[in-house]
Parts: sequence; C-alpha cells; structure tokens
Amino acid sequence: MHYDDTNIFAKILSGDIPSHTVYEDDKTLAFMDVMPQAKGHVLIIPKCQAVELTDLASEYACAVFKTAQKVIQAQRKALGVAGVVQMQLNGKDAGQSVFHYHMHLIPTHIHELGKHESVMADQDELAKLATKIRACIVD
Ligand code: DGP
Repeated sequence: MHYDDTNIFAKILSGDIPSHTVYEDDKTLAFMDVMPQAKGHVLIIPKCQAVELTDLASEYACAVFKTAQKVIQAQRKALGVAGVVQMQLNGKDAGQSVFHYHMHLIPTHIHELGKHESVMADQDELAKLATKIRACIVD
C-alpha cells in the first residue's frame, strides 16, 4: 500500500482542517460530506492508514461497520428518511478521489443517486445537519 499522509482525510483526522463531526470513537470518525450527493450525506473513516478496503485491518473494518449502524439509525431518525445507500470506492478507476478509506452513507434511493456536488455545500447547513444527526446517535 502506498498511503499519502497529506490526503484531505488525514488532515481532518489530525485536526488540520475542520469537519462537521457526527460521531467519533477511538477507531472511527463520522462527518458530513462537504460535496453531498444527498442531504445528510455522511462519511466514515478509520483512524488508521488505509487507502481502500484491501488495506483495512479487520478490527478497523469492524469498527467502521459498527459506527455505520449507529449513523444509519441516526440519519433515519433525524432526517425522516427510510433508505440509506452505503457506498465505498476502491481505486481511482472506480472513481475514488480521496485516498484514505471512507464509507459513504447517503440518504437516498440508488436510482436517484447523482454525482457529488462540484462546489462545497453551505457550511451553516452542514453544521445544522451534523447537529441534528449527532443528537440522534445512540451509543
Ligand atoms: P470518493 O469519490 O469516494 O473518493 O469520495 C470522496 C468524498 O469526499 C466526496 O464525496 C467529496 C468528499 N470530500 C472531498 N473533500 C472533502 C473535504 O475537505 N471535507 C469533507 N468533509 N468531504 C470532502
């Protein structure tokens, strides 16, 4: 694995750039996607170096999925949505653009899933959505 530790999610993990946190524990961080494919789009990243799924140690894979269970339940409650698409890209040929493993949780229907935004979403709106989802997390 070649892991570039200057990638944007490594910088979010180190606190060098801000994000709107939804949930955090010792192995994972869940935060709002800044170019959402639907309202309430959340990303989950492991707190370890991994470019894609084949690099992810099983303890971190397990932690990411545990966090996903919490976040999906919170998205449903906070946003009043039933369907959440779970997506994860492996490699640039699959469309991966940030090379730190991340799971997408997108409140939408698969047939309505569009491209992600090309501009950043409104930060106040993202902050409000993060607060709403965070409040519905059951630990
Ligand atoms: P992928 O295409 O699977 O590599 O997804 C990368 C996602 O990361 C994409 O949906 C947009 C999001 N993203 C890119 N830069 C940032 C950032 O600086 N902050 C946040 N929160 N999300 C970002």
